[in-house]
Amino acid sequence: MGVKVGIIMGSQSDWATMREAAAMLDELGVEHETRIVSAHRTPDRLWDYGKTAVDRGLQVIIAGAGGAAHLPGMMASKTRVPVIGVPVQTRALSGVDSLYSILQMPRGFPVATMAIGAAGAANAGLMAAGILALQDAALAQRLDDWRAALSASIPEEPIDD
Ligand code: RP5
Repeated sequence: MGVKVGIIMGSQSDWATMREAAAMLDELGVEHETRIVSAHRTPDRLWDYGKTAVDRGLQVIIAGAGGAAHLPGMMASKTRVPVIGVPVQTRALSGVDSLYSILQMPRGFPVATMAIGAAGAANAGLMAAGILALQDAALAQRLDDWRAALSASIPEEPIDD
């Protein structure tokens, strides 16, 4: 079997955000692939990616897009592989356009929608790792360790800066 996580994005310009998902997966030792797949500019590529996702062994797809962000929802329409959507922050509408485009899916075709921007992309990596960890004890341990380290890094009292 090949990689289990696909990170797709609508444009090269989304990579600055989506690399946060890739970095998180790298940190947790989860192999992944990255592709530019645009719902509007490369619809055939989107179709092929969704159509072959199950057979290629993908178990989670992280999809980031901005503006009229149709990529995550269209991918969810094409494959039963769970899709985690990342709304990329936009200049015109601060990413609220992306958020609503990804979030408001019709009944039957869900997208697990993250927060707008870099935090959402990082959380998408964590969410994907959590899904894979259900069947992977070593990854589950790495994720538990990561979470414990984050908690341990938070001071109990604020300091003057
Ligand atoms: C969307 O349009 C992409 O996901 C990107 O967030 C946005 C702008 O794309 P570019 O014009 O920067 O290529 O499809």
